Amino acid sequence: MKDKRFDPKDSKLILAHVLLAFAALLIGGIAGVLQGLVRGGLITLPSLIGYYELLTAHGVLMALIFTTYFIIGFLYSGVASTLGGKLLPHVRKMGWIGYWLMTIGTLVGTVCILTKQATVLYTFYAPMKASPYFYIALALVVIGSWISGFAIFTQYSSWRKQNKGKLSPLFAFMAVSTMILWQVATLGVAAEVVLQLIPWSFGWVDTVNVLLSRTLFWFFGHPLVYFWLMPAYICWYVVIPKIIGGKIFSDSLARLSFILFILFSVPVGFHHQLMEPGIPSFWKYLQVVLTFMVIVPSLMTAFSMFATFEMYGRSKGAKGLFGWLKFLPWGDVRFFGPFVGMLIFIPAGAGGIINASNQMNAVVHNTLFITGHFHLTVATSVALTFFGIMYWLIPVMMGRPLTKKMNKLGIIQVIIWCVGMLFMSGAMHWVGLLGAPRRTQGTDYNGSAEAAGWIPYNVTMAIGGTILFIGVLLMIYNVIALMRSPRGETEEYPIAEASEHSGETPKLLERWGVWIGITVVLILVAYTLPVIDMIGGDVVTSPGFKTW
Ligand code: HAS
Ligand code: CU
Repeated sequence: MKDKRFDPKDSKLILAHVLLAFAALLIGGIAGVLQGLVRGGLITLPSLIGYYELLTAHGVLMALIFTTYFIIGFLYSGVASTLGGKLLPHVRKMGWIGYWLMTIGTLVGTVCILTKQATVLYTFYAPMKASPYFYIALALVVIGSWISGFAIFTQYSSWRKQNKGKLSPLFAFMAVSTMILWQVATLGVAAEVVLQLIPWSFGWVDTVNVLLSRTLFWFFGHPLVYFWLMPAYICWYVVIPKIIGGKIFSDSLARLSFILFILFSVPVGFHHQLMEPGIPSFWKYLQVVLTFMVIVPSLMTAFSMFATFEMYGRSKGAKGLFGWLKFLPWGDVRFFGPFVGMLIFIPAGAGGIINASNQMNAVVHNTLFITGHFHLTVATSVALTFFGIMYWLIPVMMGRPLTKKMNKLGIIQVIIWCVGMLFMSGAMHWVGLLGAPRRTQGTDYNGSAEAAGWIPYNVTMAIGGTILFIGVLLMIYNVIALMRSPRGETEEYPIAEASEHSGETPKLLERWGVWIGITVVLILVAYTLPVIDMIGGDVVTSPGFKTW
């Protein structure tokens, strides 16, 4: 039997990333459930730690650390697998340097949060002022991730040199797209942290330009959400067809959707600042138009997934409009987890479109509706896809099979997650529409009857959060158990082929110079004038506040 095992040196690097991701998920999950119980009025915390420390730890560890580590580990695995079978030695070395820089940053940042020196939530909005070491920690995480990005680019360009004129494998193309998006997006947050927040928190300057800092943050913060989504889409496009036994609907469509993400993800940050003064409405309008453009690649993805499922079902003899549904492998967690993620992405995406619509944004902006939105998108669609990946990634990395028992536990985990999220995110959406604010522990608005009406929703959220926490614990158990499964026939890294109708992929799609060029132009159009306005003329700056 051919040994399909990964090079152990690569496995080690990949496992180091994904396991640290799940450690962050566990700690972030503990913070999450505690904070949910406090908000629901079901527990009180010891004086050692407060609600906002937990909220910050939860956001940073889940949204920033879990995702970034998992994504980098996952991308390394696919890049190694499709570009030559293993990582080049210097790529692996860069991988470890990136890993350790990120890990030092993560440790320092977590200590700052837990010791109440950085209670600034995961968006670390100025003028709330954290310890400078928190910002330095964030900078280390970003720099580490850049090195990993360059490691992926290095592997890719070396493959292309050796395979002149050939189209790169789809996974590798998508990994490179994701990291291009990341490198461009993080320029914003790096500028914010290094040029504004670090000098200000050390006291070298007295005040900070708040509007500029938020603008730089959202220059990063919006593409950040696609940095989470694109790896999930890699699984949907490249892995899921293989798992169901089908084919990729269209290679060119898949590549085009990733190019569109690069083009339209960045120049849209203002849709997070629609309610902020100081940005002329014309620029908000322009960025909202571009936001509607960035919906297109997701619609293309939905179309493509339906097509893949339907093609497969019909090839098995499915009849009628939805007959193909019967032929999907419902009992396979590697399919089931990501599929539930897709299903939930339909209402999740619809919520995004509500948020992006200026008038409706006024209704939902500062409410729990937004919190509900991102728990469906990143914490369900993306998270369930990442969980689903673990059920083949660990077996492939460790040379073990996915046992029936683990598969079943996986399915149970997905169901628990889904139920917990329906309670939690459902209540968040609803109570958000009733006006309950986000980013707060809770308020009764001086005993107002309206605020009293929110209490049952807070309790529902706490119940949902507790179910989700059980989901976290089961997932952690599953990861450990997957690693300890008995050795056996090694699973293969699942990469699907494009269907025979896919046609030839235009070479233009891989001309990075063209796409990065257009991206830069779009960014300059969307941001130059408003940023000049923010730094010239009557600049309003603020001293720092420690609100905790
Ligand atoms: Fe969002 C706020 C708009 C997508 C995450 N978003 C957030 C925040 C986060 C976040 C974390 O315009 C909060 C930040 C904070 O702390 O303040 N979002 C959008 C729009 C989209 C969108 C237009 N968001 C995401 C994704 C996220 C994410 C993805 C994470 C991964 N979002 C906003 C706006 C705000 C915002 C405003 C600011 C709000 C405010 O006021 O502060 C779109 O990209 C969504 C497009 C998606 C679709 C769905 C396509 C469906 C697919 C599934 C197909 C299903 C299949 C299975 C095939 C159009 C692809 C079906 C099978 C069957 C059998 C039926
Ligand atoms: Cu956004």
